[in-house]
Amino acid sequence: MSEKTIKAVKAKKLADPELASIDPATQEMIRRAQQLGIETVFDRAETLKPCPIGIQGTCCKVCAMGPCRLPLPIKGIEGEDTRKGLCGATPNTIAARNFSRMVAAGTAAHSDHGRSVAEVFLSVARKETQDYKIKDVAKLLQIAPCLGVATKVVVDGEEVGRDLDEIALEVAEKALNEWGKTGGELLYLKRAPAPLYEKWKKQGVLPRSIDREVVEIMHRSTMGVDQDYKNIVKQCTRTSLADGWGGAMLATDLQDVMFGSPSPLESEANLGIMKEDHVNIIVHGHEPVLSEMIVAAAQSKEMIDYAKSKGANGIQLGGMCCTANEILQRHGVPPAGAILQQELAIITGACEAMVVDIQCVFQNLANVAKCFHTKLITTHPIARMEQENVIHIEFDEHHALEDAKKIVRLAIDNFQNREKEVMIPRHKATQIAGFGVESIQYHLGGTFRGSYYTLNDNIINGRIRGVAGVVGCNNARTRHNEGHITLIKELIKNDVLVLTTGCSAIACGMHGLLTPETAPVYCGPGLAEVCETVGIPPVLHLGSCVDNSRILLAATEMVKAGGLGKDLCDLPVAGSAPEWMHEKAIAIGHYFVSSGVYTVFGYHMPLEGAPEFKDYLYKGLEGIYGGMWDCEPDPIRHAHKMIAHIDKKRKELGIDKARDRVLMDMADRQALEI
Ligand code: MSK
Repeated sequence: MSEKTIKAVKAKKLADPELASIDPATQEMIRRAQQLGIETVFDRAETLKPCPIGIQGTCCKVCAMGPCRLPLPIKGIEGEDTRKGLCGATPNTIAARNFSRMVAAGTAAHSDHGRSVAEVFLSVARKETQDYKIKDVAKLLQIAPCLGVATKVVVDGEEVGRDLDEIALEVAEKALNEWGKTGGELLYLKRAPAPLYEKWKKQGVLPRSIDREVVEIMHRSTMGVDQDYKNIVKQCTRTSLADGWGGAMLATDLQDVMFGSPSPLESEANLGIMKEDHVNIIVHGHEPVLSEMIVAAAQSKEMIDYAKSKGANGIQLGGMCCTANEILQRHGVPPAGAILQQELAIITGACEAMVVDIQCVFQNLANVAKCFHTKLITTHPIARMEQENVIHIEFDEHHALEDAKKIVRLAIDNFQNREKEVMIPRHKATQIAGFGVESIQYHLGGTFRGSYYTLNDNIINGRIRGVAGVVGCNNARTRHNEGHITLIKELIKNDVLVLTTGCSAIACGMHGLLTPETAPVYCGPGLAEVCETVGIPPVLHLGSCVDNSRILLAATEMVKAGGLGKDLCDLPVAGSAPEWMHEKAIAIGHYFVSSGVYTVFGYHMPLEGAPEFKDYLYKGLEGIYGGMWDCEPDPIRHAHKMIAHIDKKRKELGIDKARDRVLMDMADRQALEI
């Protein structure tokens, strides 16, 4: 960077590192970036303010007569709300259209990721690639019937197991068909509790195919089509269900079958996992198809020897964003950080290569990489960057390991090119990650009982007050990690067990909340007792963004275990995304709401300009699906809104009063009145 540019950057208003983040490693790297005159997202958040009308949700850009901007009338002016766009679109219509397009984009992102995974799975089933295998046969056999694939055949009058290759091929074909089939409904919807499925059916919101629902939102929200916000929300429901109970759930399942279902393991988190004397490779994005192969390449003797021949002591692989969660939960590879730390990993001066695929990748990485020796490598045909210093190595599942080795070799060759002083923050924390539906069952139910027995029992007896899913991004408009950590500490203090995914899970890892030792320090007495007895952390890391489907299935298992109602909306549970920013978060939030879960977002929701529409999302939907949206920027108040909802559900279930411990079997629990 030239002297002139450095002066220009320095003349701008810069972020105060301590106000920007609660994490000391992040603060250190923001300071270093500012000393070097390198701009990061934290500084840009100071200089670039959000559009005051867009933030209210009432800026309409769907035709060239606009943008029509309809902010709320200035306070004090009374009378009828006469705001309308050139075509007459009301604030409700505009805000609902904008909201629906976020649902469509979020669904498209998760589901296109899922489609790529399904395509690789088909290659594996057809034996067109040797680099990937089916690692989890039990999971394959578990999901096959959900896709209508038989796992047994009758031979000579006897039922025998069907050939695994045949099952895999049929699963792959049936799964891929979910994206574009022309009739019927998504096959996974029947995995939901029966009353919920019936509710969706009655409302006419059963998704037909994943792609179709996304296309229909884009059609309905274009100029002059759907002009009834309630009808638009109906399509939001249908589309988001195609995400949560479709594309995202299929992505999780097929990844588990190919790469192995996670089970709890120990690792570390934060920028301090990078090592000065190692070749540091950061893999960033979302699809584990690439990162699985990078892990295999980086751990190979051939590559480690090659790194040593170049003067390094080894190869340190680190993850960023949800790729981090994918390789953490299956291999224990430590996350170097979450979304807001991607630029900072390069600013350490020790990042030989940052390898990115899809989603949540800042374009400014290329500008930061230019100031260091770091090779920035894009790998996906749909996600390239315009800057000249970016290298594109297209990744192909048919020669996946070869591509991965090429990338790792490039990083190793770059080790000797470090120009600036290396400055890796020392901060990192130990974490236990890799929980899933099956491992929760093992820890809080046991394979012997084969259900969520212990979890339900402890909710009924009050040791555990309820369960919260806390998920989602960081947002540079809020203090990095403060929302996640303050909220989660308040929840566990009040005996609420937390399930977490995405960047929220990385935040928890960085701040030491993912160890069993957390329980006696931060939890209320009931939750602490349960965690100490079974040896789990009070905050369970369930994976990446697409793995929110694990939370849906875990909640479904709670219904099946009995005693807590017949539907997801009966459970004492709540959802949250305290620092959300991505459109994917809106799709996730809406499928949780449509599945019956009270879901609170932090920061703000782009709804303030359309109070009626907002009211419908925050109150009206409860009467239809049992779940509703809410928003609360203050993390303590946010936690207490969730706790109040959990308490309301406990009261409805009749488990709000302390009672003597009664040993119940499943039939007793199912007979409990709700
Ligand atoms: S990476 S979508 S910032 S959670 Fe899945 Fe994090 Fe949000 Fe991206």
